[in-house]
Amino acid sequence: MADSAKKTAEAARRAPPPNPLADRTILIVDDDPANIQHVREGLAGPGYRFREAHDGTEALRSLREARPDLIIMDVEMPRLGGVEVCRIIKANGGEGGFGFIPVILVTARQAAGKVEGLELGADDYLVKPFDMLELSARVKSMLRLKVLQDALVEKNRELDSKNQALDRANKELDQKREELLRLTRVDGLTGLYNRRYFEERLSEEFARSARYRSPLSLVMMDIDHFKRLNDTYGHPFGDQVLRAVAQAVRGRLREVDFVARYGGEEFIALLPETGPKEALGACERIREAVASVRLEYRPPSGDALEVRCTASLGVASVPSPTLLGAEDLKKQADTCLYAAKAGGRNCVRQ
Ligand code: GH3
Ligand code: MG
Ligand code: MG
Ligand code: MG
Ligand code: MG
Repeated sequence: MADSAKKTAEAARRAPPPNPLADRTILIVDDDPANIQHVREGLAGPGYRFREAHDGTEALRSLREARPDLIIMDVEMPRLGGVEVCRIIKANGGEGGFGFIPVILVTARQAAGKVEGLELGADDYLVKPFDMLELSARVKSMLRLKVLQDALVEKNRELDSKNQALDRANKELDQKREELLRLTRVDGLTGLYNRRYFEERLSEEFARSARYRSPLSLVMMDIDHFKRLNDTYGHPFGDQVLRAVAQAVRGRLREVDFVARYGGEEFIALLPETGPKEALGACERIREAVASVRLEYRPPSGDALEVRCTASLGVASVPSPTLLGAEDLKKQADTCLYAAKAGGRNCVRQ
């Protein structure tokens, strides 16, 4: 290590700890410049910064500009007196205001004014002529409070911003949780609900229907000759058909109806508050909607083709004397779907 660097390190080790009270700004307010000078001289030691004001109005202006850490203020001044300025300062503390600024009032008046000044929020009160050593000690004591107060305010601000960050993180987590929940319920290909969630909803809806004896219908639908479609145009095109069919089905049902993709090319729907007659009508509308889907297939060479598809549907409803559980209702709809396939496809059986 070079000699000079050694010396610097040595000096740093021996230097006294930084004085937290130095560099603090003290505003001295007095209509008599000689008094200001007197106070400045008495407090010259620790390295304070000084600001001066010669009346109450100037003091308030200086307060906004210089943000002093302490105010030593004469009570008797023309126009706006020290007590009045003190009242204004203390009424404007807090967030966005001056904050906490200790005020030491100084007066030639005797002890009677002391109580009034302290009641108004002055933090200390000295009667002239005062002992300079006493003022110096009181200033130190007030500044120690101010330093503590500033640290608390800073800590609070840090806590606030940490809390805000936590709030934001929590909100993000909530959103992610919701998104995850949605993903566990939705079929990735079609955007309809998946089979697992359908089963959950089915048992809920079935229980509700049984309790209130309200009608409930269940529809099962299977695309006709889908294997052939896949084999002819390829699996990716088959996926496109599944998406289009899903949209067509969803578009034909009410908001309260619950549609899911049940398997490869099988769809299932729950129609609450819907009896056999209305359910049959809904199925016919779905069948027509699927049959009207037009997809364009672009072969590697040659002209584009228009591709259509059809679907078969089976529907069952409760209340029914033979369908006593959700499984019975599903089995019955499946039997009807089978009958629709056997009956030539592109039709509905009940
Ligand atoms: P049917 O009229 O009797 O229902 O005849 P089908 O050909 O539709 O019946 P099958 O059950 O034999 O064929 C269903 C086909 O659906 C077979 C399978 O490869 C296809 N498949 C299942 N899941 C998907 C999928 O996610 N995407 C595509 N493109 N095809 C699928
Ligand atoms: Mg005066
Ligand atoms: Mg099938
Ligand atoms: Mg089949
Ligand atoms: Mg099929």
